[in-house]
Amino acid sequence: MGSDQDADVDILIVGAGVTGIYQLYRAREAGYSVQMVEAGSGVGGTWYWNRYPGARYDSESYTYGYLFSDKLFAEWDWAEHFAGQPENERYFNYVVDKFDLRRHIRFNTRVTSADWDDSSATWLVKADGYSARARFLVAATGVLSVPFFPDIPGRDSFRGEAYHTGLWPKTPVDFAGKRVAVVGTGSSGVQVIPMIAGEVASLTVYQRTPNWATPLNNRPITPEEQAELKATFPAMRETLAKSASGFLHVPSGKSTFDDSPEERQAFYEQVWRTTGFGKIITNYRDMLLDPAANAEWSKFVADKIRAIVKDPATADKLIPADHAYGGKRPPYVTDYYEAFNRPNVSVVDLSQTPVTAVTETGIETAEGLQEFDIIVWATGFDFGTGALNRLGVRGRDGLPLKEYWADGPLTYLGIMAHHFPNFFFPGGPHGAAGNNPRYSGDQSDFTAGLIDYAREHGHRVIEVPKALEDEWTTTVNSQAVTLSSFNEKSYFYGTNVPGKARRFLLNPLGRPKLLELMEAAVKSNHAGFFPGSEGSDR
Ligand code: NA7
Repeated sequence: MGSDQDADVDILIVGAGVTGIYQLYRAREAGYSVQMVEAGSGVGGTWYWNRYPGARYDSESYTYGYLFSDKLFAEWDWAEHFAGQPENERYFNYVVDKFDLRRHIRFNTRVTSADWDDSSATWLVKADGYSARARFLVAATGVLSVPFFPDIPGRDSFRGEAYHTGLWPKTPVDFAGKRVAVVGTGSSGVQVIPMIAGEVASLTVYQRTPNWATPLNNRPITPEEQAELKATFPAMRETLAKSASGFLHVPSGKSTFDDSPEERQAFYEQVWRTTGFGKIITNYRDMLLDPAANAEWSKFVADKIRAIVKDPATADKLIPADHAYGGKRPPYVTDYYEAFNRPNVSVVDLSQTPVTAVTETGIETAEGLQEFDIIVWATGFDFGTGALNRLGVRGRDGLPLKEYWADGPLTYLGIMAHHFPNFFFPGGPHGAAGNNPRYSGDQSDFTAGLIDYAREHGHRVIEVPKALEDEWTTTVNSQAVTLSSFNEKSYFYGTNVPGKARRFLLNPLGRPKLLELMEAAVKSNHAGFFPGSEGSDR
């Protein structure tokens, strides 16, 4: 192995987030020489960059964290059912130090290119002032890691403070007494809004599309619950391993119209009180599939919003009219709608009064200029493919991944692409549709197993057969159509980024199918994955 400036390793991992840390652990445990490069100065990925007030899990902390180590689970006491960013960042630092992984990580290193060299069967990876050779390249770069800024005229001319939720500074932002704009009401916007509403002079929310926000129902984990979690860990891990979504919530199994209207109302009240994604998973099983069933639940949520928000005109603005519940990724909130009862908080409905420009002093709409001290851009991410397309990856014959994916990603199980040997992107597009770490953990396990298999059997090159890539990609694209509740105007399809190919970027079949296909590949000894050997299409 060479110096940091010229590393020569078995495995190079890009990204020190949830997925990358686990992949690094697996690689190190299996005895490979491994290096990780990370653009930031610390670990945590999403939980490093998104440090805005209110940033928080909306998966239960103990189902989101790692499950691979009994000792880790026993040692780490989550403070809340849904841990906030500071606790999450502490957790990932704890994991990295507990397993002595930090010495493998090179921080402040943003990869600019990665080229496959067929003659040596290695990747040449470059960053500013850095180059490395690696037999295997794992891009654990995340699906929500490239912040998206809307192309509004004058956006850069604003002379006040401007922040994107996904690029939040480490030094706390002082909101006290300031005139603040928040643009965007996705999961990030609805978390930040209630956190700052009480301290700002004024808060103006620029909303293009309202979302179906329901209560997160977060609370501290009591000592009794903590003891119970520790005592029942093996059973919990088993349940999560089998759960289709990667959550502990138990599906009700009931259908909407089998209940009377009174029973339905009582059931919805119960669902409203569940934590986080319980709103979907424990709901009637036809809620996401049957528009009439969805309309019943949506009406229940709309009534709740009307009951919380005192001004009926404001409530109307906050209730989605363009998409059914689940058509966009539903956010889970704490005191979000309540914030609009404060006299200093208002909402601008951009469908009625579009933004025309950002000026040096504020935001201009058809109704005039409003001046601000701070603008918070909660405008989302280039989801799924954003980070991978920016890595500068070039596979066989110099083929750029970005070009190969110009019409949307082509993947095998959201992990690999044909023409890109020895390259893996667990946690990538087409992979997840639920509690992300559970999916990306499965994908990392598959990646680690495949590399181990190649080592054991003397294969230098792993490349997914084109037929398998075609099969998975076609499945994703065709099955997405059957998910009628998913709205195509959403980052699920990449439509939030102008010019991006409209393709479904999640895994529409869920985790069981992913696991089934992985198992089949393992059982077949990864037939066809090793060019030159039997069954390969090269
Ligand atoms: P999201 O969910 O993509 O939300 C972005 C928000 O920004 C959403 O309300 C958008 O409205 C809005 N947006 C985007 N572009 C514009 C323009 N040009 N003008 C006004 N408003 C705009 O990102 P988040 O960061 O909130 O959440 C991402 C994930 O993080 C989330 O799914 C969780 O997994 C955690 P739109 O709805 O597109 O009309």
